[in-house]
Amino acid sequence: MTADWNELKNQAVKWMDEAGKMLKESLSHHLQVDKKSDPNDLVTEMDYKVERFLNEKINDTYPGHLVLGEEETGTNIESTDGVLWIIDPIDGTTNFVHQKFNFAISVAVVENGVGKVGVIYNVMHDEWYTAVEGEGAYLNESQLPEVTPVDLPEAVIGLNGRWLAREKRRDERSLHRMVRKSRSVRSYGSAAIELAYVASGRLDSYMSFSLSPWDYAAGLVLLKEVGVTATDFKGEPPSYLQSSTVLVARPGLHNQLLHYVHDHEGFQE
Ligand code: 2AM
Ligand code: CA
Ligand code: CA
Ligand code: CA
Repeated sequence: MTADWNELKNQAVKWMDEAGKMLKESLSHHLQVDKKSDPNDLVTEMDYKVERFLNEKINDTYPGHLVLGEEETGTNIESTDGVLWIIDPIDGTTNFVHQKFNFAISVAVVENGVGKVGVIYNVMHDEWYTAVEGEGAYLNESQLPEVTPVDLPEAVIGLNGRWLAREKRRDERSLHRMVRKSRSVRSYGSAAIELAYVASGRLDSYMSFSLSPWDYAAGLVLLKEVGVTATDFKGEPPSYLQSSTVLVARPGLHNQLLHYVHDHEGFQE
C-alpha cells in the first residue's frame, strides 16, 4: 500500500514548525558549540536536539519507516528499500551560530530510492518550500512555475568561495573562468536554502564539490517538480545514501556548467 504523501508532508511541516520554534527560542540563550573533524565544521546542542525530536516523532508515527540524519541517526542504513526519511536538523550551522539567520531544517521522504516528499524550512524567514512528487513545488501557498532555459552570461550561480580559493587550475575549464563568464555568484552558506532558491528562481544554479544526502535530498524533490536538472559532476543522479558532488541548474545552463566541473580536480588545502 502506498502512503498518503500529502498527509505525510503535512505531518512533517507540523513537526518542523515545532522544531523551528525550538531553534528560534534557543537563539536567546548561550549555546554549546563543538567542532567536528574540521575546525570550521560546527555542531551545536540544537543540531542534536532537533534531530532527536524529529526522529522520535517519525518513529512514533511511522514505525516501519527508516530515518537517516546528519548527526547520529541511521548510520547503519545501507539501502533505500522501503520508506526512508532523510533529515538535516540545521542546514547552515555556521550561519545559525554566527549570523542567527539563513539556516534551514531539511526533510525528505524517499520510497525505494524515489524522492516523494521534500520540505525545506528557512526558519528565520518563515519560508516553506514544499513538494510532493508529481504535484508541483510550493513556496508557502504559491506554486512555483516551471523553470525556463538560460545561458551562462545571464546566470547567477550559488557557489561557496572556498572552492574558488582552493582551485589550482587556471585553464579554460577552471571555475575562475566559469565565474568570469557568469553574470554573478552568490553564497548563502546553506545548501538546502540555495537549492530552494534555484527551485524558486532566485538563483539559476547551485553547485558543491562535497555534500551529503541530508544536504540535498529535500532539494532534489523540489527541483524535479520545477524542471531543474540535478546531477553530480558526472551527470548522474546524486545518491540518497552517499556523499556526492552536486550540480543543479536551469535547462541549457546545466550542460554549460558540466563542462567546467566534469572530472574537475586540482584543489589545494
Ligand atoms: P551543515 O550546516 O548542515 O553542516 C555550507 O556551505 C553548506 O555546506 C551547508 O549546507 C553545510 O551543511 C554544508 N556542508 C557539508 N559538509 C560540510 C562540512 N564538512 N563543513 C561545513 N559545511 C558543510
Ligand atoms: Ca554539519
Ligand atoms: Ca547540511
Ligand atoms: Ca546540518
